Amino acid sequence: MTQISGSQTRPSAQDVRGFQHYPGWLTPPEQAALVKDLRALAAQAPLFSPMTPYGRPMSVRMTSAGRFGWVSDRRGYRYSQTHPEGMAWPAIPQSILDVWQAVSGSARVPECCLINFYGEGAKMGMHQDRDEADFAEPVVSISLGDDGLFRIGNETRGGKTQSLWLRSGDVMVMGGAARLLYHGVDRIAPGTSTLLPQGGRINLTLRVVT
Ligand SMILES: O=C(O)CCC(=O)C(=O)O
Ligand SMILES: [Mn+2]
Repeated sequence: MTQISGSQTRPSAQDVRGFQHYPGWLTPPEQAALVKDLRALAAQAPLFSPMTPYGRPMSVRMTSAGRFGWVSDRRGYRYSQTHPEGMAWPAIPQSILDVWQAVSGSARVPECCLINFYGEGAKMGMHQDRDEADFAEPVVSISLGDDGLFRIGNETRGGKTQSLWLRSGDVMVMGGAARLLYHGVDRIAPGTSTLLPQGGRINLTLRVVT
């Protein structure tokens, strides 16, 4: 545990197949402040429903902040310096950069904050995060809102997997030897958090892209 302020402490990491899971890293007021920042951000760069390269819409809605955003369409998955509607991505809020600073162990600054919104029934298939240039840099994930059932696999598709619930305020560092493990979100559990009045789950992933 590390000190926040007064008598509050940060949780220690729990190792799950090499991913470092910090349950309840963010306090409820910190989570509420993040949501406020994200609302301002989504007003500038609206959530959109990406198409997979196979022509099917993803169930997760997305937007990004930072120099790069992650997009997907018939041309494939990639990082782009512009939103699909043409504008540059807004800057990554300081509240989010603070989390990277605290847990990433990286000397670099994240260049992308991908914002995923999971409404009821949304999920994310098993995948690797491998569109970044340097796999020595971790991906740091922050969960807000309803619980999400997160599954961690192996460096190749298939094989045994391990699942855990990611709850509002949890932080996960996907780095080191585990950087290229397959992972995905099987489902969210509606009504498990009161953070977002309309329900749903937000996941933020911070990435060094270049
Ligand atoms: O929603 C999550 O917890 C994971 C998201 C993810 O893996 C991604 O955006 O690449
Ligand atoms: Mn991922």
